[in-house]
Parts: sequence; C-alpha cells; structure tokens
Amino acid sequence: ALQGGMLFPTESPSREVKDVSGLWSFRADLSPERNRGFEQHWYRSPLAQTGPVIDMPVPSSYNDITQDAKIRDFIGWVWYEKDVWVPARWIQDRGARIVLRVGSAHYYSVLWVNGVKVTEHEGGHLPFEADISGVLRQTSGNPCRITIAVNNTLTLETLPPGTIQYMNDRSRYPAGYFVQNTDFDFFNYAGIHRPVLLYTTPKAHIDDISVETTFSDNIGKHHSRTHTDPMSVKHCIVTSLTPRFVWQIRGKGFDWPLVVKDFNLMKWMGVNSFRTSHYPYAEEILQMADRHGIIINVCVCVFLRRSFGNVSLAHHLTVMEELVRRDKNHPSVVMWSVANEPASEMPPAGFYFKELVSHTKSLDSSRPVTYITDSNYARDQGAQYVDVICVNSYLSWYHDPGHTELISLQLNTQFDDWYDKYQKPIIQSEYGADAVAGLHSDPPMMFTEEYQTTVLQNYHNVFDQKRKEFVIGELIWNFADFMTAQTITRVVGNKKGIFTRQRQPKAGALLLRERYWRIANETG
Ligand code: GCB
Repeated sequence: ALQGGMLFPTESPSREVKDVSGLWSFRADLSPERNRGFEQHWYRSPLAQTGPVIDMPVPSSYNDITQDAKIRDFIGWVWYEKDVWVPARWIQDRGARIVLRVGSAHYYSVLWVNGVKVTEHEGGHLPFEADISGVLRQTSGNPCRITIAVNNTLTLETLPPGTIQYMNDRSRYPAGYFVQNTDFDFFNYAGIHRPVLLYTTPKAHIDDISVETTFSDNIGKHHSRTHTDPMSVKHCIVTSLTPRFVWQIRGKGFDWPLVVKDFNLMKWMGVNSFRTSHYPYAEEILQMADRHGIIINVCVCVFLRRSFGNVSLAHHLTVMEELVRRDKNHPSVVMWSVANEPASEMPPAGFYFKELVSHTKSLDSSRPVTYITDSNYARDQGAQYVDVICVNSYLSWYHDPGHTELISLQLNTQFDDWYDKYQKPIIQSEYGADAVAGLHSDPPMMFTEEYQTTVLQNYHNVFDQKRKEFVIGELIWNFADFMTAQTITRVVGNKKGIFTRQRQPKAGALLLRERYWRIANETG
C-alpha cells in the first residue's frame, strides 16, 4: 500500500507553493549504454561541468524542441537540472516541511537535491514528491540544485508496455543499434511533462482527504456513491469525446492555453463527457472538468498486448492505487478504466482483470470500473468483471475499408452480441476514421472529410436506436489529430481527429456539434 496522500499543492495561510518550472539545463545521455550519467555521477556537480548542456523548457516533452532527430527519437536517460532559490524563511522555520513535487515525468525518474538522491519514481503520468527539508537544511547554501534524470524506455514491465529490439545484422545495422517497439500509436513523448513545484506544509499537517458524496438522483452528477448499480449509470453519458492533450512543439507538456482552448471547443460542441483514453491527465484538467461540469472516465493504461505476468500485475495494482489516491475526490470522475485494448482474449487475462477490477473496487467502492476492449465478445476473458462494457470498433476502416454501407449491420451485431452475453450497459468508447483536413471527395473515399462524416453518420444512426435500450454513451475517436511513431499506416500522425492538431474543425466536428446539442435539448 502507498505511504501517505497526494493532495494537490494549494496555497493557504499555512502552505506556500513555488513553481520552479521554466528553463532547465538538459543533456541526453547518448553514450552507447545510456549509462554514462550514472557512471560519472552527473548529479554531483553542476551539469554544465560534465559536458555540454542545452536549454529545455519545463513542462514540455523534449522531443520536438530541437532540430535534432536524435533528440526527437531518443530512448534512454536524459538529465535535467535547475538552480532554484529556496526562501530563507523556509529553511529557518524548523516547523516547516519542504516538499519537491513533480506533476509527472515520462517514464522512470530519479531526483537529487544538491547531489543527494531524494526519491525515484516509476510511471509516466502521475505525480511524485519527496520531503527535502532535511537535505536542504544539511547541505549548505543557496541556491539549491535540483537534478532529475528521466528514462523513457518501455519494457514488458512498464505501463504502457513496450520492447527494446537490438538489431544484430551487422551488414544492415551498426553495432549497438536498437529500436523501441510499442503497441500503442501515440508518439512516445518524453521528459518532464507537468509542473515542478516546491511547497511547504507545517510539520503537523493534513496529509490526505477523502470526500464522500451520497448519490441522490439519476443524473450522474454525483461521483461518489456508497454502492454501485451499473444500470444507474444510464443517461449519465450521452454524448462525449476523447481529447488528447498532445500539441505541437511542447508534445505532452502541460499547457494552459491548450487546456482552456480544448474546454472551449468541448463546450462549443455541447460535449458533456470525455475519456482520458490512455493515461491519467494532469490534475489541472480534472479541476477544469469539475468546474465546467464535464464528466470523465479516467484510464490508467493502454495496450497490454502481451504481458500478463505477475510483475506487471503488481505494478499495475500500484499504479491504480496512485491514480485513485490522486483523483478520488474529483466530482467529474465517474468511472475508472483499468486498461485500453488489452489482449483480453489471452487465457491469463481472466485472472489479471479479476484481480485488477476487484483491487480497484477495494480502493473505491463508489465508482464503476471498466476497461476498454476491442476483443471479440466470445473470446474476451475480462468483461465478466466490469460494470460497464466499453467497446472500440473501426468498421469500414480497419475492416472492410471503404464499405460504410456495412456499418449498420455490423454495429447492430456488435451491440447485440455483447448485450446478449452480459446484459450490461455498453459504451461505444471509440469509433471513427482518419481524415486529412482539406481532402475531399464525393462519393466519399477513405482519408477525406466526407468519408469521416459518412462513417460517423452511419454509427450515429445505430446509436440512436440502441440508445433507447442499453447503449449509454458514445465517444468519438478522436478529439484532435495527434502525433504517432512513423509507420506506413499514419500520415504525419493519426488523423482521426475531428479537429486538426492546431484545433481547427473538420466537417466531422460540425456534424457532432449539431448532434450533441440536439441530444442535449431532447434529453434536457
Ligand atoms: C484504437 C486505439 C487508439 C488508436 C486508434 C486508431 O483502438 O485505442 O489508441 O489511435 O485505435 O486510430 O487506430
């Protein structure tokens, strides 16, 4: 079990917060073993003394900041460093506890203060912190030097998982050549993605709070029910979509203008819900959702394609603990999702999801738990344990490309199969088609705006029938285009957005806008 709470740092008469984000010094460890930084103890002295450094903004992914493809595609340890002034009164006040907190860094992080290691953390999207009062008071002087080493390597034991593949054919690859393989399609952006804060609390302080709300109506505004009747979720998610907070230049770095723009776009469209599809979003985004009455399905991880071993299960349980600890008090959070598109037809998946779902319920018995499946209903091993069945499908895209006339039949079959087997409410958690903005054809062809809207329209016709029965929600994939790894199936990224990466609407956005407002008016 986790030690202590993870309250969002907020200023108060007894607590101060100092944001030390901004410009940091940076170096990628390009040595063949990626281990020179640790061998040469780069944390012991200022980073500029052990080699060249460049400017790196925090928060931001480092990948798109420079003109160097080696940095864009880097796998391994990168080193960040910043000198910060800690207010003298914090040091002198022996009753003050001084904490260093990182909102998130992808994926594995080690932190030093004045050369002394203060913590390490595994996991790319949740906060971690260390009490540095002792170190600051022992190590002499100001300013204080913060060093953070971050490693983005993904293995079968990480969430999301990946594999490192060494290419040993010397006639085709130089010695030591390796690639990072992943099963997910978003670019593996890396670095310090959310603000770095110093904050104080008194030594005697409240460490954690659990808000418990009772459920008094069927609208789904209340997040924290004492028991969960899955069917009571009905009507709470009607129209929704999946934003991806991945923008140009800053990658996955937290960015207020983008967050506010995206909420404005969601309100303009009449969206009442979104899904943090593949990893936990920043707490600031959850706070925005609380304030604007938009509900969220929070997901912890994506694409468990091959690893259902004990090591990954143990880590997955820990990440669920970190997620629930961080997000349990947000009224906007209505459901926990433990995974996206796992290989849930593999035999070990049954045990894995039984453990994962029951553990999550033991952490929070008030919210439904789900995972998102793209498996066949007959082979899926985990749906028996979830409260709501969430299905992704890409009819007339990855199957029967070009044949939108098949959507109606195939989608009806999809829903009926799942419902006949489980009698549980169903959410269409992804559907859509790539559209390169500005590409047109009539009759529609794949990759044009017309094709995307035709796919959506065909799905919507079925949703409108099934909504009267057991389909309780629909989430378009995707809110906006986003960057992916370079592959032959992606044209400078995934273009299934209804907005471009620059947040301009394609025809699909207007179609959905009309639909969401109409449904909102119909259902009040
Ligand atoms: C999915 C995944 C999502 C992909 C999408 C696609 O099922 O959940 O991460 O981006 O399909 O476009 O292929």
